[in-house]
Amino acid sequence: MTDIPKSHPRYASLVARERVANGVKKGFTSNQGLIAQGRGECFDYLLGERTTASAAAATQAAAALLLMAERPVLSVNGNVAALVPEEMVALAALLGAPLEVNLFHRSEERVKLIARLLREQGAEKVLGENPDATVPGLDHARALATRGGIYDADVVLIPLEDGDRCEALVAMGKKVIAIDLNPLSRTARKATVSIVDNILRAVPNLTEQTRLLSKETRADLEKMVMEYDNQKALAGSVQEIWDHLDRQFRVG
Ligand code: PTJ
Repeated sequence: MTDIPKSHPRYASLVARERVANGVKKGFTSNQGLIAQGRGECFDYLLGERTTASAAAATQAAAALLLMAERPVLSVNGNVAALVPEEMVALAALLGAPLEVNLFHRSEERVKLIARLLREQGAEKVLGENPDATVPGLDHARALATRGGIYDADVVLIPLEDGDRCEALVAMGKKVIAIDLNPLSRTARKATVSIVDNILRAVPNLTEQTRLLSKETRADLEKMVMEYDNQKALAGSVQEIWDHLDRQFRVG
């Protein structure tokens, strides 16, 4: 990997690029993953590369949903594996939830590499190598699912995802949590809770919130979810982009 000095003004962004590029080199991230990262970077730049108030509200609602879930599952693709493998394993351990490898540009080789990477990071239960079910309404590899995993889950976390699986999972009656820097994406609009934040910040924040809220009563968790409005949060994210740009132009 390129040696990037911590003093570089774009350090965090450059490290993230390196991680995705390294994932491609090692064969577990798709080439298309580089393009997805570029799109994410652009929205992160517009948002001011920070966790906004709407993202924090969404993170709290997501943590409440995960804590109330009976069968939560965390989905992992090639970009997630490149950027936050350790952090996803920590969240799964806290929830006692399985991780399931689910790929759009699926190859058995990539599924195996990602599953191995997660196990090396200490994951207890990794699914996705032997899918035995399909999510109805999808004509591509993302439809593949595992019984006892995503197929039977009541709450699914889908970071950096395509809109149609999000919609199909919601149609199955599941609560879906998305992590997506694009507040205009179909994924963000169709999910139950959309965290519009960089996955590098979102997953550690989600783990911290889950830990904090684990002492709350079920009634309080239910209230947090009830009071959360995803469309309002997405409108808030768009407004936060405007506000950030407005501040930038004023400063000049
Ligand atoms: O590993 P695979 O084969 O499953 O493929 C994974 C990718 C990400 C390539 C695939 O799911 C894909 O093509 O996704 P899209 O349609 O490009 O959507 C990815 C979404 O994630 C976009 O809306 C991006 O803005 C967003 N995104 C990209 N990087 C980040 C991000 N959101 C949060 N944090 C990021 N670092």
